[in-house]
Order: sequence, then structure tokens, then C-alpha cells
Amino acid sequence: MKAPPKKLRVCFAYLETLLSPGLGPASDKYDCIRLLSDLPLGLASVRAYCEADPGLRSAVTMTNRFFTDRTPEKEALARILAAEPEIAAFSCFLWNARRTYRLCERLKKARPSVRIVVGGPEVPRDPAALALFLAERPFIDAAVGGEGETAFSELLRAAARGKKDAFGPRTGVPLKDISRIPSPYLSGAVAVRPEQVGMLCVETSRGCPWSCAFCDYYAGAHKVREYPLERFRAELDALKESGYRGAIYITDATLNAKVPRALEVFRILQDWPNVVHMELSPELFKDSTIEALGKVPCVRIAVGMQSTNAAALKNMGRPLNLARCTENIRKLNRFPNIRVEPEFILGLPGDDYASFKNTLDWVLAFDPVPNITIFDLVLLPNAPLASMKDRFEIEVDDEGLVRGNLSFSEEELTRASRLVAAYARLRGRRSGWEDFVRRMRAGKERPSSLLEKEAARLVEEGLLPKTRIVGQGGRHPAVWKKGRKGTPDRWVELIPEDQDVGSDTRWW
Ligand code: B12
Repeated sequence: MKAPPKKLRVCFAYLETLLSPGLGPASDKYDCIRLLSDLPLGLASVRAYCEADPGLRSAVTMTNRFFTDRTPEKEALARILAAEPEIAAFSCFLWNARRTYRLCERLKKARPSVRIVVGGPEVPRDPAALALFLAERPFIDAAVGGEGETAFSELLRAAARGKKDAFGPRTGVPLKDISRIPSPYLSGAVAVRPEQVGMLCVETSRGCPWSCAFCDYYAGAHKVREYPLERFRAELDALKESGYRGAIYITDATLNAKVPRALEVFRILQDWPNVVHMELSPELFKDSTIEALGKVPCVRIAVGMQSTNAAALKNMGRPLNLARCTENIRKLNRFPNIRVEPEFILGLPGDDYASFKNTLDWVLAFDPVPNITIFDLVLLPNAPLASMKDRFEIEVDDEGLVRGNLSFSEEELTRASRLVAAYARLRGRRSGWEDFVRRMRAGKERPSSLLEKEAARLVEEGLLPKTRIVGQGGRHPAVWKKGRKGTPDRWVELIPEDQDVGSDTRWW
């Protein structure tokens, strides 16, 4: 009898930042411990797309490997090798890229015949940068910049045919018709854990109509391509039926840009009993979309304000109608099922210490004060801002963290970072926070000046360093610092004075 043809073995691997078996202390402000699937959505979609191709399905076997930052490298390596892959494919984000490359190098050393492929937002899309990326990492055989579905399926087809040129640099061409990508949750491309704390990413569209310089959403694709909504509905139904109790994170960039579509999505979400996170534009809300969200059981909205300073936002190519944002956030705040979480970026060119204080005053004036997230500006490899470094006199450390620019000096950024840390510290302590809110409401001083005083006190007492405090946005994997007994965990990691911010670990 003739032996069946040998199948090509592919192992998809992902190194996650946080995942706590105990769940409690490691949860982040999203109430998530990150992923409850064994691949991130991007890699999962790549796998689902390849599996949907009958030719590839019969020629390739696929396995997933998911590791956290608690998995020792040796163990990760052993688990990948146990799959006996001929091709190992990794997904690279700013939070795992360094560790991933290190693992790739070890894998190549341990089994030189394994072909290593990387993709994800950390892989450059510019052809010259992509070539350099590969030249600097000889242990990587192929790198895919941009969307991976078509590029990786072509690579697999070529590899299955034994073609020598299957590997090397590739730039992913975005699929025009994304409905051809099966849902990885429905196709079985990923396994899902049912836990209550954690999340799954789902998408109803790809692309972002805006083009803000600091961002790299959907590999810089601006044309919005939509999935049929039956796919989304079926995903939610299947998750509910499976007993999944975690959150979903809708990865769409600006879902509320198109009102009729947003209304349909929100209508589907009315039957979703768990938490749903979304990134929505505060100024694009209409009364109809706000009302529809009011009927969704448990909504968390990250509103990417970034700054309230029009000059900084203009530099970034981002529109701002502050009055409309204020009005819409107030309206959303009236619904008990909706939690609005404004997000800002510290270090934008055009901003400075004074304007950052204005931004804080604006957001602290909401009643109740929403949960605020302040990301440190990072130059992402594929974001337009990376090519505007000279124009804005941006200084970065070797990991892309912005340390200063033409308007925001390093010294001012350091001072501003103390305000962020003071806020985070206050917010984490119920009685301290209530007292702070009372003082704010007394109205004698600007909220940001009260924060300044709090920061000064903390520095004096040795509870805050004088150096820059890096909060969210860094590349290092998280080192979770448990709060002292009786105090909650800090979500801004404090850098001891004698350590250089550029070389220390940060919490995302
Ligand atoms: C969900 C999400 C998160 C989640 C975690 C995600 C997770 N673990 O899966 C949370 C909320 C925790 C998070 C946090 C942050 N995030 Co985030 N996040 C996203 C978001 C919205 C969706 C990711 C996603 O699932 N996309 C959908 C899939 C289909 O796209 P994809 O992942 O890019 O995958 C495609 C390609 O990249 C490629 N591909 C990916 N992997 C591979 C592998 C191979 C082998 C191949 C061939 C191809 C390939 O093919 C895929 C399909 O086409 C993206 C923005 C976006 N819409 O993409 C930002 C994004 C990934 N985040 C980003 C950033 C910067 C952050 C933060 C620093 C702050 C912020 N919001 O800006 C923090 C830092 C986190 C940390 N240090 O730990 C950047 C990352 C840039 C980078 N170079 O890594 C993005 C791109 C947004 C942006 N601002 O530009 N994030």
C-alpha cells in the first residue's frame, strides 16, 4: 500500500505578556488577563484562512503554542520542538518582540532545519527596513509585514511544493474581501478557555478612516472593509453556547464612524451578557448610537482622546471637537451599564507640561471621574510618526520610548510623569481618592495643581522617584509589582531613582 503523502508541520506560536493563574493580581485596567484563546486574533485569522484552503488543508498540519511571560524559555522551546515543526510562525508586538526573537534564535540553534517565520505589527512594512530587519536576524527565514492571510498562505503553498524561494521578506497585501477569512472561533483554529476574567479579540471590520501619526492600527490600512455581521453574531452565539464568561474586545478602530453599521453592531451586542470593550470616537457619537449602547448589558469604552490640545492633535493629523467630546461623554456617563475610559498620550509633539495639565483638568472635571489611561508615547516601527522624528525633534531611547521633543522637554516630561503616577496612586486607594475628589470639588484649586501637590508630597516622602516614571506603552514584558499589604496593586510601575528608565522594566 502506498504511504499517504507526508504533511508539512506548522506550529503557530505566541508569547503573551500577562496571564495569571490566580487571575486577581495580574488583571489590568480592562479587567482582563489578556487572551483566553491560545493564539492572538491576527495569527488565529492567518491559520483559519490557510485551513480554509482545501489544498493547504490536505498538505499541512497545524498546532498552536501559547506562552506567558511566566513560561521559562527552555520550556517554551521544548513545547515548540515537541510539535516537530518544519515551520514555526510567531506573532510580534511591541510587548513580546524581544522575547520572541530570542526564542526564535534558540529554536534555530536547537533545530536548524526549522524554518522560522515572523509577522505582526513589529515587522517593518517598508521594503528596505524589512530587508534590514531580516539581515539583522539571520535566524529568521521569512518576515511578513502587514496583513498575513494571503502572504502566509502563499508561503505555505510554496513551501509545501518544496520551492526554494518560499522564504524571505514578504509584504502582506490586504485582502479586499475579508469575508473570505473564516472566524477562528467558529472554525476551531483556536481553543478558548471559558474563564470569567480575560478576553477574546473579535473584529467586525478592518481599517481605520483616520490616519493619526502615532498609530499603526490595522497595519496602516485606512479603507474600512467590513465582515458580514452574521459572522459576528455567530461568533457571539457560539461563545455564549460554549459557556464562555470572559470579555470580548472589539478590535475595530472607530466602530461608531458609520452610524447605521454601529447601530447594527450594538443591537447584536444587546444579547451579549458579558463585558464588551470597544474603542470608540467620542466626537462621532450620535444620540441614536448612545441610546443603542445604553441597551448593551456591560460596556467599556476606551475613548482615545490623546490630548485636549488642538495644536498637538493637529501635528498628529487628528481632528478634535472638544465641546462635542465633552457633551457625548456626559451623555454616556448617564448610563450605569456604560463605563467610559478616556485615554491620553503623554509626550505628543505640540504638547507641553502646561497643556498636559489642561488635559488633566478637563478629564478630572467629569463627575464621576472616569478611569483614565495615560500611555507614554512610543515610536512604533510602522507608524507615520517614526518618519517625522526630525521634524518634531523627537528623542527616543533604544526601544522607541519618547524622552522629549521640540515642545515637551525631557525635564517637563519627567514632571508630567509624576502627575500620572500620583493620579494612579491616588486612584488605587479608595479613601485617598475620595478625599482627593472632595478637595477637587471644593473648587479652590485646579485639579492638576492638586495632583502636583500630591506628587511633590510623594517625592518628599520617598514614595515617588525624581526620575521619569514610565507607565503604559513600553516594550518590556510586565513585571507585576504587588501592592504592599492592604493596598491594591499599582498599575504604574515606579522606577527607582538609580535606574535608567531606558533599561528598566515597565508595566505595559
Ligand atoms: C486588542 C489590542 C490590545 C490588547 C491586547 C492584544 C492581544 N494580546 O492580543 C490590549 C488592550 C491589552 C492592548 C494594549 C496595548 N496596545 Co494594543 N492593540 C490591540 C488591537 C486593538 C487589536 C489587535 C488585533 O487583534 N488586531 C486584529 C488582527 C487581525 O490584526 P493583527 O494582530 O495586526 O494581525 C495581522 C497582521 O499583523 C499579521 N500578523 C500578525 N501576526 C502574524 C504572524 C505571522 C507569522 C504572520 C505571517 C502574520 C501575522 O496578520 C494578521 C492578520 O492580517 C491593535 C490595533 C489593531 N486593530 O490591530 C492594537 C495594537 C496591537 N496595540 C498597540 C499598542 C501600542 C498597545 C499599547 C502600548 C497601548 C496602545 N493602546 O497603543 C498597549 C500595550 C500592551 C503591552 N505592553 O502589553 C499597537 C502595537 C504596535 C506594535 N508595533 O506592536 C497596535 C497595532 C495599535 C496601535 N496603537 O497602533 N492592545
